[in-house]
Amino acid sequence: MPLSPSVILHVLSLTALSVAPSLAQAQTPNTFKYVGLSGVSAQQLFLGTLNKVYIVDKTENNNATVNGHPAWATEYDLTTNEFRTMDVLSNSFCAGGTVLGNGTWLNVGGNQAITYNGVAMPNTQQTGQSPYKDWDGGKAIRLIDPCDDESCEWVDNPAMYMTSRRWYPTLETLEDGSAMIMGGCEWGGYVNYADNQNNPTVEYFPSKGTPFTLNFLLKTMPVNLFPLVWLLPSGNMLVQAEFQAEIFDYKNNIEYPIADIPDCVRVYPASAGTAVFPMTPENNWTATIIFCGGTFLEADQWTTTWAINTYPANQSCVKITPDVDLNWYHEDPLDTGRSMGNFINLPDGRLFYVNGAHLGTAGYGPEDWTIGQSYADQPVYQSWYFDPKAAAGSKWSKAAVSPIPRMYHSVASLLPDGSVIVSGSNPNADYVSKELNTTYTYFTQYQVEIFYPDYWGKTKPNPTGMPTQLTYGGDPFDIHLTLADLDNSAININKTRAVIIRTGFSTHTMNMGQRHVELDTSFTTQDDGGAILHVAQVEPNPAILVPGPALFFIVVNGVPSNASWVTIGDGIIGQQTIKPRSVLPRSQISAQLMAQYGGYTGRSSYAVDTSASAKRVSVDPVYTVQVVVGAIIGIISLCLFNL
Ligand SMILES: *[C@@H]1O[C@H](CO)[C@@H](O)[C@H](O)[C@H]1NC(C)=O
Ligand SMILES: *[C@@H]1O[C@H](CO)[C@@H](O)[C@H](O)[C@H]1NC(C)=O
Ligand SMILES: *[C@@H]1O[C@H](CO)[C@@H](O)[C@H](O)[C@H]1NC(C)=O
Ligand SMILES: *[C@@H]1O[C@H](CO)[C@@H](O)[C@H](O)[C@H]1NC(C)=O
Ligand SMILES: *[C@@H]1O[C@H](CO)[C@@H](O)[C@H](O)[C@H]1NC(C)=O
Ligand SMILES: *[C@@H]1O[C@H](CO)[C@@H](O)[C@H](O)[C@H]1NC(C)=O
Ligand SMILES: *[C@@H]1O[C@H](CO)[C@@H](O)[C@H](O)[C@H]1NC(C)=O
Ligand SMILES: [Cu+2]
Repeated sequence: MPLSPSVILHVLSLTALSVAPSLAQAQTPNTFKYVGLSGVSAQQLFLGTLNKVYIVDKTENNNATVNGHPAWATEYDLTTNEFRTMDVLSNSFCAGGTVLGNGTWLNVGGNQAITYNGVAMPNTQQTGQSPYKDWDGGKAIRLIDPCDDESCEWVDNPAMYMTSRRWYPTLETLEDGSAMIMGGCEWGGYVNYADNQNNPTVEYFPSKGTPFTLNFLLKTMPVNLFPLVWLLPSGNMLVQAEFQAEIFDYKNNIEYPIADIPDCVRVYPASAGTAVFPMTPENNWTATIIFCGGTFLEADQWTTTWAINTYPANQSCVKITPDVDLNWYHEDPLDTGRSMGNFINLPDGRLFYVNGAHLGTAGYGPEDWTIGQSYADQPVYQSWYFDPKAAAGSKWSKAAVSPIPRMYHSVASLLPDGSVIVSGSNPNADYVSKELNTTYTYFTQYQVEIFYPDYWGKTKPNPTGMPTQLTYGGDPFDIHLTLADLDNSAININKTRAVIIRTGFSTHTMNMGQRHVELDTSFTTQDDGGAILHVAQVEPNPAILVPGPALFFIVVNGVPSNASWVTIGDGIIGQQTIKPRSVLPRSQISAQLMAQYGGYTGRSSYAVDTSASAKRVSVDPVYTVQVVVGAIIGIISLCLFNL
């Protein structure tokens, strides 16, 4: 049930927040603002509707209750900033998630039932006998259809569960809107300590048969929990864990090893920030993936007990564009080493980088060297923008400083108004507050903050004609913009972008499934200074942008509109309807605007084009060659492996 404002104030006074003064703050560009309480610790978070954010925690002693036990899930309302507790049956500790092509969200895996202080219940007691009344979540598949009327609940039904246990699995939605579920471990730990703990398999939801083994997950022990996985426009996947990486042709179950990732371990618990750069008409919708920060440790150092929270995280950033070039390239490094810094795609094409720590890694434990229980120390409060289009050496610029430490089990997500919600941090086995234990440094953080990027306060475009569904190929559609929408400068139509963002499922420094895809556009200017933006449908390739719900923004000169909610594809799981690529009308500039801008003839590419495809950038066709090389290496290593 939602907390009343007086309860919220009471909780605030109890937790003696240093952020209390910011309650009075307006929505200032380039600042964080405290807005409310999440009710449970935001270990996992996703945007489910234009107004509702869903938060899932592990089973723990949250004060908020539901059906007579502590709650470990809530729905957070972006208008009222209040939460509604939700019942989850099983322990969703370090679960993964994604959204399916039909709009249903998944939350998958977890650990056995626990009692106070995270102590495991005996395996036999898996049916709610703990004081927390939680069930075993190791095989759980939990589903929700998000709603705006507070009627929806999680469905956590053992009849729908997986056949094997997965703590820390990664999910990726596929071209048909089903989900791949990869990796994890049986009973948990900081890393995958032993082969008999490892779950080196892949399966699907809805199920496509028995799980199959991915050799990569055997080779990357022990640092292969929450493997980093992206579906690429080629239909293959990039998979990264430990120092290794591969291209995975999941349709034919062939693995092609590629060069090790430089500098340090990026996967959990080193927890680099990772994201796909915007996929745009200019780059022919190729996917470049960036990795920033992480921790350099050799395989045996992860399994030894030592004061890891005194060890500096790495500054290195690297990127790869696997469909066209299998080499790793350095990007501008971080200003300081950081573990657990989370990347969020902004509608203007930049990435926002937030949360994390200078020292140590994800994880917590009972060792005598921990800070409280934290394996990380020295939280990094400074957030940054990263601009992939800026010149080398100037891609990073400072954003804002948050007063709240956000380390292990913190999250972030883009919101429909172009701001970013940030919450979580709980490097503890059970709920810890200042009141419960004054000797702690890093408490369970319930505070929800919103970060307002530097485009805040500028007049938002308010486009009309926003669609609710986009198809793969097919007829383009028109969006109408007034002169005011173009910031009172008609020529801004040539700096107007149509941007789709899948905000993803945020947990453990990943936003699983997050993508920024720009649609092709042309325009017709009007004599009143407004314009019609002609927008192509999604490229006729669901591997560029998978089916399901997403946000659709019109961005004028770097300032995003409020997003509308769109369904990409048919709104179902299964083969999607694919039509021929949209053919845009040629851009038309009114005589008035031509005169005003001295013969300007539109974005140069459009002026000469008769078809949208003529202006694709050319890409080096090295992929074929390199994959053949990779295949040979792959075959050799498969042979070796089988020996
Ligand atoms: C716990 O929740 C109750 C309402 O269910 C509220 O009255 C109380 O103030 C809360 N305490 C804390 C510490 O949040
Ligand atoms: C989406 O598909 C899944 C798997 O078949 C199903 O459980 C779920 O109910 C479907 N959701 C909707 C909204 O139809
Ligand atoms: C990051 O890793 C590289 C390569 O291992 C190393 O040279 C560098 O010193 C590391 N930086 C930090 C801050 O640890
Ligand atoms: C506070 O935490 C410390 C460290 O885990 C523990 O030794 C102590 O017993 C705790 N105190 C209370 C009051 O829970
Ligand atoms: C954008 O959405 C916010 C609510 O989130 C609303 O207050 C504002 O008026 C909207 N702006 C436009 C231009 O639609
Ligand atoms: C937009 O039009 C102006 C005025 O002619 C021109 O200077 C500018 O280069 C154009 N920008 C783009 C991105 O085409
Ligand atoms: C753009 O990428 C597609 C594959 O997604 C490829 O078929 C096409 O040739 C590329 N276009 C150019 C101009 O490179
Ligand atoms: Cu975790």
